[in-house]
Amino acid sequence: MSSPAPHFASSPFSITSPRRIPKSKFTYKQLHQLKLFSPQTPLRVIAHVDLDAFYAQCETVRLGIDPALPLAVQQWQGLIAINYPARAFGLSRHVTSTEALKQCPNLIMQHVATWKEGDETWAYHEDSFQNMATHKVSLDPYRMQCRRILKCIKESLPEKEQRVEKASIDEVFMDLSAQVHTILLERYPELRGPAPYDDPTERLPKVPTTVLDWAADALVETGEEDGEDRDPDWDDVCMVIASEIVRDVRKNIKDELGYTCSGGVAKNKMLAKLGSGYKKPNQQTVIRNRAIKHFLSDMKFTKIRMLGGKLGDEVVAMFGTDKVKDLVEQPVEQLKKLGDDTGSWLYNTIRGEDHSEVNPRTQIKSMLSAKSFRPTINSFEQGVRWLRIFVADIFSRCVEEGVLENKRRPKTINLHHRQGAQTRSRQAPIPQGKPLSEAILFDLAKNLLAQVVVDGRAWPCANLSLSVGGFEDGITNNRGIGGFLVRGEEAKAMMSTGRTTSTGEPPAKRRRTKGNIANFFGPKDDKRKDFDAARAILLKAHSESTRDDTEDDIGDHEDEEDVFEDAHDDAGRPSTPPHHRHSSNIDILEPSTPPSAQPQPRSQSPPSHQIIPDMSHPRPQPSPLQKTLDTYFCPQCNLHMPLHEKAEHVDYHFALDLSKEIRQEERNPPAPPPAAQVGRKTPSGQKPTRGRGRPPGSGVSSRNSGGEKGQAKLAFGRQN
Ligand code: DCP
Ligand code: CA
Repeated sequence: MSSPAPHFASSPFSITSPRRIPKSKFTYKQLHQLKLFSPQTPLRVIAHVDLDAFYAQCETVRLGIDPALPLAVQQWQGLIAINYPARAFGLSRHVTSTEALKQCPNLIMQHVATWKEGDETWAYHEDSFQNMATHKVSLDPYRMQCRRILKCIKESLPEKEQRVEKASIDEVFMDLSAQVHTILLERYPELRGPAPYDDPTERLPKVPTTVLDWAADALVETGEEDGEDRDPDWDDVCMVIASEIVRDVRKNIKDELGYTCSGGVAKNKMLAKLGSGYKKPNQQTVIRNRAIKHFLSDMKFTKIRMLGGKLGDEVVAMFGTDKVKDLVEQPVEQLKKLGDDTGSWLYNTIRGEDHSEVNPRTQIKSMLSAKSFRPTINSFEQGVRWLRIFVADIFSRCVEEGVLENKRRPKTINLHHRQGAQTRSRQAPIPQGKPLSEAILFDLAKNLLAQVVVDGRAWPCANLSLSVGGFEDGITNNRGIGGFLVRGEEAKAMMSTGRTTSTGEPPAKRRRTKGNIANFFGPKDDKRKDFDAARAILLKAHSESTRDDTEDDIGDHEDEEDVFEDAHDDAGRPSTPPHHRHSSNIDILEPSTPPSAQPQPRSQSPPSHQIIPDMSHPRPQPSPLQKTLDTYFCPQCNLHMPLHEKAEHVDYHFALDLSKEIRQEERNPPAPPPAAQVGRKTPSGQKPTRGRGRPPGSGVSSRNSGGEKGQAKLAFGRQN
């Protein structure tokens, strides 16, 4: 469709009356910038699409329920999503399932899918709401629908002119600028240029119409009489076109997948998001540039993206208001009391300015699976059962990311463990040299938990979370390098350097001689089983690493050392990228603030409590000479490690040895120890006793065979 020939085109630069020719306020340069997705052009058009009562719609569609019936999604005793028919009964996320039924007796309540302790996959269990202690929420069904919706949106837009950003599980931003530019030039050929005098700062011709067709869109008011239609300019035309596109996208989502959503169209992300929430459900709202000031003035700034959380609260506390119209009175210097960057950002934001880009990267950088335990859990065995669920959960998502085809794979695995106020983390690299499997992840996860347990004070545990991170594109045909990686990184996986943080207490030291050896002597009988199980996992990992070492004939000693250093550095000192995408699967025990509402103005990142540092950028390696000097080789484990870990590592063996003594003692009551053993007080610095070159598969069993030097020391003088 094309407009009538513009009346100015014949002589826009007439000598007699150049100033009388009406022009647009926008320039050819700004029009060109539209094609390039420039955040600077005032013609920019961004859309935001938000699914209506998302989880509730997922259940309605899945179960084939009439969408006019009231339905809520339940998680334990609470409601986390309520459809619009149910909202008509005054239901909100704050009511319990019991209260909800009183308010709306016909309410259909569907509990979220859960992983049942010990199960290998999630399912919809009828009794899950009663089993918070043994079930874990699975958001997989909703994640799956989210992917289908995203795919549908992308297929609705021209491949080369789309920029789509997944903003949360049910929200998407689209930068429609380039597509709108193409349609604009098709409909209005007079805009094709070139600019008069080839000067891009020349203004565009005027819009050849005074009436724009906004179809069924909600238009936010301009606050002026006749402001609706007066002098439409090209920014309004761009909005009309964008709005048509969004209407098509929404229709495709409804027709193909059955979901309704709401849309917002404006010149930037912040306004587009406010637009999609303005009229719900199943509507779309356009915020024209001429309406921004009026639209924002009556608004609470706590509704603005990134001001919904702590930052918003801080601003309210500092300035004693939550209204945009009061805050715009504040000079920028006052706002900078919040910090220079935050102050400037806030100053612009409340004026409707936001130049942040739509970031089309939709690839996940990390994945998290977590559970808060109420009641707490108290044994290694219980912890491992949960780890199995976390791993199954994470691995199934890894498969969707293409790990089986080696398209993408994570580099690191992380375990966070909370006991009282203390949080401990253990991290290990994921071996890159062989296909990733659930079993590999499970073994790594168990090792990490075993490390926490062997450290002591692991129980009662209130929260466990497992995450994998540093996703990278897979490399194929790197068998040689892979061989080295397996050994180096598995070594690291067993002996990874943990981080401990706590609130109120200084970080606990790992395996410091006295405390930990005391732990090995100390545990009561019921605890000893737990320690033995954890220790067995670590010993098994040692043994398997050694087997890999001897069975794999690729590479030599020096290469292994290189990779080990790399792996250590990478895992131990991660860098945090500014933009980070993280996919989590946390049990939300109480409704929490959705990710999009978190205050992160500077980095535009997701909420910090979900951020796992990106381990994808290895730090520069020290020189090979440096490595030779700074590493310690443990002949018992056949492992290299940083020199500073030596004392700790030797202590670790000492603790292991002592625990074996205890067991041996239990089986065979000891004769008095020989004098040489009595004098052994401080193990650190002692030369380890095991030699290298054990046969493949040696490990726990070979250590227990009587002929070994270390074992002989532990026999307390028994001469069998
Ligand atoms: N969600 C949750 N807990 C919260 C907030 C949200 O589990 N505290 C889940 C359930 C929601 C989904 O995230 O269905 C999307 O969150 P929204 O805030 O977008 O809410 P809805 O999509 O349910 O409703 P609306 O139509 O208002 O967008
Ligand atoms: Ca929503």
